Amino acid sequence: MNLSDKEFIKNYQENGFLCPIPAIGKEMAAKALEKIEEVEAANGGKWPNDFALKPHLVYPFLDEIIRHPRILDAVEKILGPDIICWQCRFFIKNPGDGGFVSWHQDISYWGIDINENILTAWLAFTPATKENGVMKVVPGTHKLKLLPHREGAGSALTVRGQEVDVDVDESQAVYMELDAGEMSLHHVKLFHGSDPNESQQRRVGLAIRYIPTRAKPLEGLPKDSVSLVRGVDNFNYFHHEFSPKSIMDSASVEQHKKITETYKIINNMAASRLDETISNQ
Ligand SMILES: O=C(O)CCC(=O)C(=O)O
Repeated sequence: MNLSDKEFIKNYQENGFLCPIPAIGKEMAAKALEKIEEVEAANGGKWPNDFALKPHLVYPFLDEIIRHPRILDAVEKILGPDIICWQCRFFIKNPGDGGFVSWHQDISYWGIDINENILTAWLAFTPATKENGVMKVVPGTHKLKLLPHREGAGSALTVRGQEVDVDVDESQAVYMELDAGEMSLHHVKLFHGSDPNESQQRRVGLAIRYIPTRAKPLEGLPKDSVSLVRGVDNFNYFHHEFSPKSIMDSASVEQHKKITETYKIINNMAASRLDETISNQ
């Protein structure tokens, strides 16, 4: 994808997504994949559940990735210069594991102003193809309001098994195919999901959620925590996280535990207020 900044922004504003975008490159992606697979091997072949959310708080190689200048240069075009990483988590599909993601809009349970300009950078460590269950999107749906979601009906790969409570026209789906080291960007209200991996190759990606520092949390929730990755935070709506000094150093593990416990409370509160949030928009 070779667009001028103006075209890049226009395309994103019109469609609600962009891909493929060069990000960390093939070599860094391969090295990161080796590290991911070492962690999985030490945990019975699976990424550890306890570190499913915000693994960058305990693994320095992921902290480096969420701050990668090429990722942030692209994100800055959309969000502006003051950027925080609010969350990140892996989406891993192994051949034949049946994992899929139902159609949904991301912002439902995040506890942040649903009208803010918030996006996900989905970074591929392996090629992501139609055969191995790449992410699919419906262009333009980011212009819709936040819609009601059913919980539990959808995939086990999302935090609440959520699924948007409308019929989505599959014929409108666009598949965001990526090579290892590339990324896509998608808007927080864009309809997106993914099908099972029908190939013989794994599909490994990291969804990094970036928001501008001005994005306001919903009122009445515990104060959430974020990593400032570029610019300055003049708003202080969030606590600031520190980077891990080494893999799983004790201060980082403690920080991670506290922050993810608080986030689970926020997520549940945001879910219980979803109807109200939707009707107030
Ligand atoms: O990786 C996938 O298949 C889906 C990712 C997703 O739903 C997200 O990034 O919000």
